[in-house]
Amino acid sequence: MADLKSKFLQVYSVLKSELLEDPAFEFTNDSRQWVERMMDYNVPGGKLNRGLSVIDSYQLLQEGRELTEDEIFLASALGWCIEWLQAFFLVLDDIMDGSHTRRGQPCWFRLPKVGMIAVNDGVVLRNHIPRILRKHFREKPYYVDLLDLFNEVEFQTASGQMIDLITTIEGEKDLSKYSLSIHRRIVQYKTAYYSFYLSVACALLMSGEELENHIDVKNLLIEMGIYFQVQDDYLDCYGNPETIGKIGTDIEDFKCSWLVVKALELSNEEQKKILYENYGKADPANVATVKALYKELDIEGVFADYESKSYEKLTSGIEGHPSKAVQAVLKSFLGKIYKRQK
Ligand code: GPP
Ligand code: MG
Ligand code: MG
Ligand code: MG
Repeated sequence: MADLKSKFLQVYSVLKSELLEDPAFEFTNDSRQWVERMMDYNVPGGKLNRGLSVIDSYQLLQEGRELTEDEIFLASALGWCIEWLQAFFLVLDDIMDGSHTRRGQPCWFRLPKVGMIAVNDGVVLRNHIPRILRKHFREKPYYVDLLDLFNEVEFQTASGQMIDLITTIEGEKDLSKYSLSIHRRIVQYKTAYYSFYLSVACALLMSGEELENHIDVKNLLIEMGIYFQVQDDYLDCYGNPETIGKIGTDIEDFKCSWLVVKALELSNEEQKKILYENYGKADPANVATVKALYKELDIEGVFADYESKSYEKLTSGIEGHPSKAVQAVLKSFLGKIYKRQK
């Protein structure tokens, strides 16, 4: 695995060099340096789970056959396309959420020299993806399907992000509209498609499969993605910022987080009033009041229960799948995220 990760990181250097020599643009030294620094700051510094999962899944789908160097390179390049997509989303998400840190460093837009140039940097990162795909996959029979897949998943994510944002519009803040079904819709679109389905879909296309024949796999991955974002909501409040590399902002931002949905479900009228008066305010005193109410309602315990039930449900769903290779892919995903601390 360590070997695979170091190979994966080598592919980053190759792709980066190619992008910095893209003949479609006449780079000056300044512009080349900007893009290089921007990529290094935003693309490779995460857990790389999404990217590594493409190689992992592709390997499992080959049922033990050893991969050629060329296959490892291509699966890695697709993995990096997902990491690039993630970098694009995060650069913009941090602006929209008013976040401060990401992956243990200031958010890119917080750097004094960067500011709102980060918006365009996000657009540049997004445009790197079709450049990589064109260079390495143009001759493949599944090239059009790959482009189509990335476009569709990006559309779904942006739509999820939109509903995440419009529920928090200033002047229309109304906790009574928050429910588990709205939460589910938001996280399914903003997180599950690009974080879970996309890696496996890339591996399936590389294996010569048609995606429409794998709707059952897709559905299982979407369920896993929803569970993953519930964990993200939990860690926003209870994670150690040193470990997760970011400081939570969901309470301040009036987000439709799983935690507030559960708190609303469990609150009596008096507790609801406290939530209504304190949720979605930047003042640390209001945030502390919300957190104290979560404690009173034992939201941590409710989450622990949700976590173990989800694990059981996902496991039995996976075991119901007819293909052992697909089961292995899905179990490997679940194993990576169950009880994650970051
Ligand atoms: C995660 O939400 C969702 C995204 C990063 C998708 C963003 C999509 C765009 C089109 C920009 P989050 O805000 O809970 O993530 P985090 O906790 O990492 O900030
Ligand atoms: Mg965010
Ligand atoms: Mg967000
Ligand atoms: Mg979050």
